Amino acid sequence: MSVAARWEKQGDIGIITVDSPPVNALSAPVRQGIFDGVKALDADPEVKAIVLICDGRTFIAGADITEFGKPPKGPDLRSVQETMENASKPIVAAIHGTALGGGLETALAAHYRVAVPSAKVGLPEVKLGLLPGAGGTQRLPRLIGPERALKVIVDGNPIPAPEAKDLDILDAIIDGDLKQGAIAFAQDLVAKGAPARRVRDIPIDASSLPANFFADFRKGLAKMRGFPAPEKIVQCIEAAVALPFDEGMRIEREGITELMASTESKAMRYMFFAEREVAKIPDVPKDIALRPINTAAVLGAGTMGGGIAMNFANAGIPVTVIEATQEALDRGLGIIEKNYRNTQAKGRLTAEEVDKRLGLITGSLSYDDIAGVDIVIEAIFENMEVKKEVFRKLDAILKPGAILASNTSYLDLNEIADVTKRPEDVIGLHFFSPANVMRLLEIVRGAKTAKDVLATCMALAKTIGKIGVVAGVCHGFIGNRMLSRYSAEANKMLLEGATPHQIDTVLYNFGMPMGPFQMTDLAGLDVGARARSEFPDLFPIDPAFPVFADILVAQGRYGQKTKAGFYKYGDDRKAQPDPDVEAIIAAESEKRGVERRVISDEEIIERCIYAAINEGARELEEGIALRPCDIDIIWINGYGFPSYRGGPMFYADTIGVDKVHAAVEKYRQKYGERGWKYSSLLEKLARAGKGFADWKDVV
Ligand code: 3H9
Repeated sequence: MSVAARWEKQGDIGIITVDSPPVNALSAPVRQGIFDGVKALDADPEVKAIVLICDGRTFIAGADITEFGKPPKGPDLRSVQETMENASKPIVAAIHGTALGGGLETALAAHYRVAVPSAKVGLPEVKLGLLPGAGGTQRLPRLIGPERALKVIVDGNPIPAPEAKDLDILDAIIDGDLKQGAIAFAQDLVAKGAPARRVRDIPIDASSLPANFFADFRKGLAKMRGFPAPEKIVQCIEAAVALPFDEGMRIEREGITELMASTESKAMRYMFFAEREVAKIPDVPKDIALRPINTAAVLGAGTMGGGIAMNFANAGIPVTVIEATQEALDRGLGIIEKNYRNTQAKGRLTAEEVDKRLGLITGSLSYDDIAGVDIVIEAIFENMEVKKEVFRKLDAILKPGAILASNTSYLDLNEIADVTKRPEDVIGLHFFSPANVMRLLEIVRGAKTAKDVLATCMALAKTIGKIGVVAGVCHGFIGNRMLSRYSAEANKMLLEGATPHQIDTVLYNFGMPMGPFQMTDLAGLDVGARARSEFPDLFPIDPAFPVFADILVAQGRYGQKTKAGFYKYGDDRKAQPDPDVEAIIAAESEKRGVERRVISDEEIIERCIYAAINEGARELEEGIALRPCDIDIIWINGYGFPSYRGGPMFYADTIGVDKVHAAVEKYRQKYGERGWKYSSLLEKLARAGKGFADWKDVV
């Protein structure tokens, strides 16, 4: 028997049990175990049917992603599946937890599938930039029809068992003990003389497909720019409809081989592990006792405070929202209610669910009402003196052990913590707007933040559906510090010859959801202008370059809200390049004696993206970011960096850190150390011919 699977008999039913923690992924020993188990039980004359089941928390969660790109060992998955499918006795896959990817594909090679009600099944390969490569694209359309199969595979989302039963992916739901239920199901098959039903032999009725089905589906894929997997999936389903099973399998194999080698899939697989890596904080023990978070309070009912409060209510945690005036409180609570009702109108929440969530949010004008809560998140405007005052007040009233969090996006958290008598309980929780939607939570660790406070906030992030990433204290933390460099270079290039539309187009084509100027128009030019004028120390300006946003604000151009910013806007809110803005920019160049020149697309990428990478390298050197993957997760989830490029640091590795370094040096020579600060890490990596994946080798 294999170390990862065992088999036994209960009466005339053979049982193969996979046991390979944590998620029973299809590693070589698991494949070998299933292969040997099926062969042995199929050859045993006493056995009439076979159950395939898993120990631990889940059915097989997929191929073993850690094996990808390594030389294959043991029987490949397809041979295991052929052995299963060709067995003379019916095989029943018994599913609990999540049967995903190769796991579901293995279940599809069984002859029947049963699951507990809480189980989920799915083919999430598309989220790794892949397609189901173990027959999923050929068997699923045969089992549930090509239309439904295409949607399931391109979505990649897990499907709850009851829905999967309705879709005909499952044959039965087992209430109660899965093993006993699956054995009873198998015995019933034997009693009925049911055949080993091979999914590969189920015919597909192509005539039932709507006309132009595939062409119409492809139109919907246009928005998934940069991702090659969905188109390849469509090709495989077309093959399933038009060609014999083995031909379809050949096309599927070609598709997955090509995708497996693509940079996009490598980036997305890297992201899968990066998301798990960021949860690990090297000096915080995994089993550290967490502080209970059963109640929360948010200071400020503005856009940010309201969004933060919704996160708690969504997770079932009662939250009190504090405001200074009844009017502000009513306005804030009103917006929260409106947001929930909009979601209800879209059918994503029922009226009861909305009422329940609203019932968890209480408004108050008095700090006395929050003295007993487990965590307070301050979300008032960015002003150090005001924040200090608020933290002194919180320190005076909150119960011992409560966590005091600030949502500051730039300010020195240590300075805030030090006004309290409990700096160990103070932490930064930097949410991204809209806070109820954006998945990122930058968790700022102060010099004195206690380890259990940090661990509690990491766990809290998960509870409220966020991905928490730890950052050290510096101006702008990990994400905004890099963004400052990215935006500053975009602004400078305007003076030198580029237009907002040109820069935005290049960065959009690179994969950003929108360029920096459209982004500024959306956020409001006045917001940044006000911050710069009120807090010049926080937002230092390079005197050699004008801040174009401020010039436009002076002319009443605040962005989308005034239908004029870096672009002009019609009623459709579509950004249109504005000759007036181009004239303002050109006049400024002339005033400053700057001869405008043609700026290449390459220069735009280098000056914006490489500037951010250089700053990221400096953050690693300074310990502000723990690992390159922390930066990548932040930029993908907080700033829309394209996931198929794997985040800025992964992207740097794909083009070569030596090339990035050479470009950064070129710009430092030209523009000086003020913008292009030296990173010794970048230089060391470039000299050693290494990438950020190996950054530990050079520090
Ligand atoms: C595929 O199947 C291709 C096929 O078509 C065939 C091609 C020929 N492999 O997420 P967790 C690790 S592609 C290796 O924290 P949860 C994970 O890294 C695959 N390792 O737990 C972590 O390790 P660590 C299609 C894996 O309970 C530990 O297990 N399948 C794999 O929150 C626990 O994971 C998928 O895409 C794997 N496949 O969630 C499913 N999966 O503790 C991917 C997990 O060292 N997996 N690990 O950090 C998941 O979605 C979630 O892990 C799952 C459990 C929902 C299963």
